[in-house]
Amino acid sequence: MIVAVSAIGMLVGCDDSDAGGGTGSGTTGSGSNQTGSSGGPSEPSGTATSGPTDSRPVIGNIELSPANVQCSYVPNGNLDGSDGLTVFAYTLLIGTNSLPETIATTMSVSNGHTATYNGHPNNQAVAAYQGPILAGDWGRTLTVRLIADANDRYRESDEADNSITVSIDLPASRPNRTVDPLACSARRP
Ligand SMILES: [Ca+2]
Repeated sequence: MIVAVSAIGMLVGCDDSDAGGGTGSGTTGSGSNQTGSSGGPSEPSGTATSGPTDSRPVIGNIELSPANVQCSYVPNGNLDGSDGLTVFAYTLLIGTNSLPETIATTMSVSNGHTATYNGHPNNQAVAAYQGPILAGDWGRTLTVRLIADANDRYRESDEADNSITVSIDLPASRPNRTVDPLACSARRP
């Protein structure tokens, strides 16, 4: 009886080992050799200096100020008879008294109107940017984006303060009289 028990134990053991061996992983290592060729010396480095450097002299700073922005509305106030929206904003010159040439300031209204104004910034004089209020604009928020030196003619000490967005919450019904000031707010960018 003792022999028979041990023989059963050996058979069981053999069955376990055979089962384990059957799961052999002989094929899993076949792909590992391909990783040895990576990391070759051909990768370029030092690309951070690519791109043309701006060698123009810094003229100081042009800032389209979000402060002291005002708006007005004049019914049929535009030359073409459309309702007139005017945004008054200051473009400041900082670190210089004048520019050799005019700068271009673009106006983009959310109703599709665009215009470009060319002029000399003057810290004491407000500039007026005019566009239409269309019939479908009433009851909505109109936005006006102004960008000074829009074509980047001048190199400035701060290129991030050249634009503002003016928001105007228009009344639902069209006023038949001038509204001045017309409530509006300005923010960057
Ligand atoms: Ca600027």
